[in-house]
Amino acid sequence: MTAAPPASGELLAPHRALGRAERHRLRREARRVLFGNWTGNSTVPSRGLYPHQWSWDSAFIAIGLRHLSPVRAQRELETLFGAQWADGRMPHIVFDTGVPLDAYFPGPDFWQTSATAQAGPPRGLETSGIVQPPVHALAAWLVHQADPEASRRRGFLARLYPRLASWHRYLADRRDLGGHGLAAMVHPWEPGMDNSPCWDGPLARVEPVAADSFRRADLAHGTAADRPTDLDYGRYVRLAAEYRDHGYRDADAPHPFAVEDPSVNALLIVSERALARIAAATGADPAPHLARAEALTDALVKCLWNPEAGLFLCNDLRADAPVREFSVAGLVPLIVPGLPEEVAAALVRTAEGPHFGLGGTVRLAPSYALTGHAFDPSRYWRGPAWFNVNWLLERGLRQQGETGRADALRAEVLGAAVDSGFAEYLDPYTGEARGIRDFSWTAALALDLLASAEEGTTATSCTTAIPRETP
Ligand code: 9WN
Repeated sequence: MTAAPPASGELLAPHRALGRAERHRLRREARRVLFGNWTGNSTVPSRGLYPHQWSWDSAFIAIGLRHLSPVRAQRELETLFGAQWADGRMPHIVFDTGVPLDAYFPGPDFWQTSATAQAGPPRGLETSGIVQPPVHALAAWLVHQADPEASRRRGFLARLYPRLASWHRYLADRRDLGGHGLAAMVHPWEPGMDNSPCWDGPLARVEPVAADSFRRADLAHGTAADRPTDLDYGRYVRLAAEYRDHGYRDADAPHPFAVEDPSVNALLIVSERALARIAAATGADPAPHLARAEALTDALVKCLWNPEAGLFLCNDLRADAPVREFSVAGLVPLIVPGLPEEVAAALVRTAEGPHFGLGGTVRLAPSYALTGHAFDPSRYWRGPAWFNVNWLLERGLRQQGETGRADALRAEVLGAAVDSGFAEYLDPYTGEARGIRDFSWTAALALDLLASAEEGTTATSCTTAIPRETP
């Protein structure tokens, strides 16, 4: 479905900066969401739809939580890394075994990771077998900076460093499926943008399992028109079951779906750079991490940059061809330091041009091009604006020296977060809330942007004006 902008393409008035009372309300409400979704050792993305711990959610959540309780933010990441597999992989879900099996599909009874995987999760833990984007080293560094003293006292970085390094090694050693020096994703749930039109082509080759062979739990919480279809789910289930039936061994699994995604690899680069800082802070050698970040940056530009599009494109390894869909994933490399100047300048132009409309026809950047044939302002990752992606774009614009544009986007994100009741995602044109409310990363990342706005500094800085609580 292609929707026209509601006001026939008129430019929207920019969101004004939040006043004192609104900032106070945002802080109070974000704290309510994050503390309400805290389960004792980690945070669920939402109490109803997502009642377990998710990998990249936890990284984003920790980035916001550090402003309320740096120690709780450390625990968020420590709990997640407690479920790391022996082969270094970070599973995309760590299940809370106290939650009923039918509360989320696919649950631990589907993944069977403790029973089937040789290199599986630590004893006694149930996880999924696929991964999500590597935001964790970035999150760990930002969490450390929020209270370096408490971090050192608890040995936070020293304990996390080898785990983060082995997670990155897993991606380098087992997931460079194309041999290009980039990490490949083997399921649409892995890049985190599950239902992106980028996956329509690669997924079309996957035979779906019968719709009556599984029972979705998501439709009890979300509108069917906003969620992936049963046909999509049939394919998701087929891919996950095949991986499971190969013991989650990347060398043996056929991986009929294998894509190189620019957002995942940009996050890996930024995390590898954070790992260099973590290495230096713990007395290890930062040089290999910096060298790896540079090699990844070269590979990203060489393999995924498309100068005609002015955008990074995903690469379909099974078709050996770029995916000709314009996803916001292609703008996320704005966060990468040291991009060639013409690439960074083209990305900013594309962000503000007709495909993404930033600073013009939309409130927040859509997940998929407004001009795309599959654009839908409501359906999961096929058009709606997501807060984590817009937080990354804000950071990316700042990284590229686009301070004014970053400030404007930050004001939009803060306004939208509070107006929408911390929605999971939004209609990019109207800012209308979609999906569930009280979504953890929306609250967390709004807090992070509020802290940086109040300091008048960049989001990389971490001292905070927000009063903290001890966990
Ligand atoms: C599957 C938890 C996760 C996010 C993903 C988002 C959605 C799950 C689902 O929710 O995915 O992992 O059931 O749809 O797409 O980015 O991490 O918030």
